[in-house]
Amino acid sequence: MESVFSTTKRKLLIEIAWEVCNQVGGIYTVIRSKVPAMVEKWDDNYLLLGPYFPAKAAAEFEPITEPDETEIGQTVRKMRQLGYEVEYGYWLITGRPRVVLFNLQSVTDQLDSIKAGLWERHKLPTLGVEDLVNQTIAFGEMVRVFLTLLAEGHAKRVDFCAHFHEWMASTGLPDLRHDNVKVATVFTTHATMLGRYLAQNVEGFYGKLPFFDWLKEARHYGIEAQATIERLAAINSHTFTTVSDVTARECEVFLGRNPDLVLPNGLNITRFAATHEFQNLHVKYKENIHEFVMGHFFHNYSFDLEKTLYFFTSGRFEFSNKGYDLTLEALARLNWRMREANMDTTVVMFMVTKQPYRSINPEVLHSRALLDEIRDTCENIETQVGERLFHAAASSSQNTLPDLNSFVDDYWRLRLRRTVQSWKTKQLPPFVTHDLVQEDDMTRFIRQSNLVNNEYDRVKIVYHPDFIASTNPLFKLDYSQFVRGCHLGVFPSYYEPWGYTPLECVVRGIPTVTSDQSGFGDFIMQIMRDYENRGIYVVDRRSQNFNQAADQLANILWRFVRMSQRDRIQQRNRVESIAEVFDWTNLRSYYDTAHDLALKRRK
Ligand code: G6P
Ligand code: 1S3
Repeated sequence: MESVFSTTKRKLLIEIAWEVCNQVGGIYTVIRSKVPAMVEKWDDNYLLLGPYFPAKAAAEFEPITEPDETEIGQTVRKMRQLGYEVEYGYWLITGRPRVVLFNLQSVTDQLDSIKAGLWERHKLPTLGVEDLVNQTIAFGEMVRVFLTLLAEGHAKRVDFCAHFHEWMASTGLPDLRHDNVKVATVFTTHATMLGRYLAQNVEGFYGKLPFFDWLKEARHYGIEAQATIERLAAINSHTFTTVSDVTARECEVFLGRNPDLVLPNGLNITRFAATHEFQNLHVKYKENIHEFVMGHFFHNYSFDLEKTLYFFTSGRFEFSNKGYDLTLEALARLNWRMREANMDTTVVMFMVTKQPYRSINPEVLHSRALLDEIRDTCENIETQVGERLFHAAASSSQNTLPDLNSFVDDYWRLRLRRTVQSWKTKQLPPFVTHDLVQEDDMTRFIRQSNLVNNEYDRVKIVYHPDFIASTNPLFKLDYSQFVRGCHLGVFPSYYEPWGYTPLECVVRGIPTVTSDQSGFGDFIMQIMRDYENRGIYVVDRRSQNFNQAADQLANILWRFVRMSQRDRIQQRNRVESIAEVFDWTNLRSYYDTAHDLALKRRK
C-alpha cells in the first residue's frame, strides 16, 4: 500500500514520432534502436505514438485485442467513443513496446477548422501547404486529443512526460501548453528545416549563420509552415533539446531558443563474444563484393582482388550536404597520386544513395548474369573432374596422376569458352549501375573529374543510386553485410545534425571518415583524443575551405591505401572496441535528464 507520506507519483513516458512504425529516415533508427534501453528503465510505463499507415504497419504492428484497463487502454477507448480511429498494440521490434497509432483520415474533414485554430492561437500559417504538412497537422491534432484525455483522466495518480521528436510530430504541442494540460513536454529537433535548406544553397553557410532572418528565409524557400511549427514546438516545450552541439548552434537563430540539453544518438549494440567473429564476417561479405566487382569490371580488364580496397559512402541525395562533392574531389586527387606512385592497389568506391531511375542498367545485369553462368559452368567442370579423377585414381594400378584435361567433356569446354567470349567486351565498366531518369550532380562531377573507370585508373567508381537491400541482384547483401564487407566508410558531411552512417561503421568494426560539421564527428572529438589512431578520421570542414578539406581527405585516403593488411586488421579491432560508448544503455542517461527536467518544470 502506498504510504500517506509518499509524494512521488508513478511516471509514464510517451515518445511521439512520425517514424513510429513508419520508416522514413534517421529518426526511425533513433526510436527503434533506443526502445530496448527505454523498456529496461520504464517497463510498462512506456508508450509510443505514431501515425497509422496500414501498408507499413502491417509488418511491424500487432493489435492488443483483449480488454485493457490501463490508463492507455481507457484513453484509447475514450477516443474511439469520440469517433477517432485509433490502433492500439505492440510494435514488433526488440523490446516490444506498446504503441498507439492514429488513422489520420479520422480528422481530415476537420482539417480546415484545426488550421484556423492554429492560426488564431499561434499565428501558424498553413494555407496552401504541401500534403505532408496537412498530414502532420492531422497527426498533431490526434496526439493532442489523446494526451489531453490521458491527463484529464489520470494526472492525479500519474506524472506524464511526452517527448516529441521533430516538427512532424509536434503541431499539437503548443496547444498542450496553451491549454495548461498536465503533461510535461520535451521537444527534440533532429535537424532544422532552415539549416538543411540554407546549408545546401548558401555558400559559406556557417559564417553567415548568426545573420539569417529566419522568417525571410523560410518564406523564400516556401517552408514557412514547417519552420514555424518547429519554432513553436521549441519555444513551448518544457525542455528543448537537439542531437548535437553542431545543430544547437542553429537553434538560437532559427528557432529562437537555445537547447537546454544535447542528446547524442546511440545504437542498440550487441557485440560478439569472440572478437575475431566480426573480422571473419568482413572476409565473408567481402567475397560477395568481390563477385560484384568481377562481374562489373573483369569483362573488360582485371586487377588483383587481394590488393583491392572497398570504400563506400551512403545517405540521402543531398550532394554537398553529405559531402559527396568533397569525396569525389578527394578521390580524383587520390587516383592521381596512386597513378604517379605506380601503385598496384585498386580502390573501388561505392557511392550509395537514392535517385530516380528506370531500372538497373541492363548491361550491368547482363554482365553479372554471365559471370554467374561462368561460375556455374566451372562448378560443373569441377564436379565432373572430381568424380572422374576419383574413379581413375581408385582403379589405376600406377602411382601417376592422369591427365586432368581428358576428364572434361567437350560440351563443358565449349560452353565455358563461349560464355567467357561473349562476356568479354571493350566497353569501359559503367560508373553508374542504374539507368537514371536524368543526369545529376553526381554523374556530372564524375565525368568532369574523369573518374570514368579507365583501366589505368587506380580509383574506380560505382555509383549505385538505390539503397542496398538483400533483394538487390548485384550484391545479394543487406546494408549491414555490405558495410562489413567494405574497408572504409567515407562521410565528410557539410551539414549533418548527427549522422548515423559513420557510427554504423564503427559498431561493425569498419574504420570511417566523418567531419567536424557532423554531430557524430563533433561528439567524438569531445569524448576522445586518439580517435584517428582508432580508425575515426575527422575532416576539418569548419575552418578549411573546400579545396583544403579535399586535400586533407585525399591525405587520409592516401595513408589508408598504404597501410599493410596487418595494420588494417588491428585498426578494425581498435575501432570496434569503441562501439560500447554508443550503446543506448550508456546514452539513455541524457534522455533521463531531459525527462526529469521537463517534469520538474511542469510542477
Ligand atoms: C580479417 C580476417 C583475416 C583476413 C583479413 C583481411 O581480419 O580475420 O584472415 O586476412 O580480415 O583484411 P583486409 O583488410 O585485407 O580485407
Ligand atoms: C536527421 O535525419 P537526416 O539524415 O535527415 O536525424 C538523424 C537522427 O537524429 C540524424 O542522424 C541526421 O543527421 C539528421 O539528418
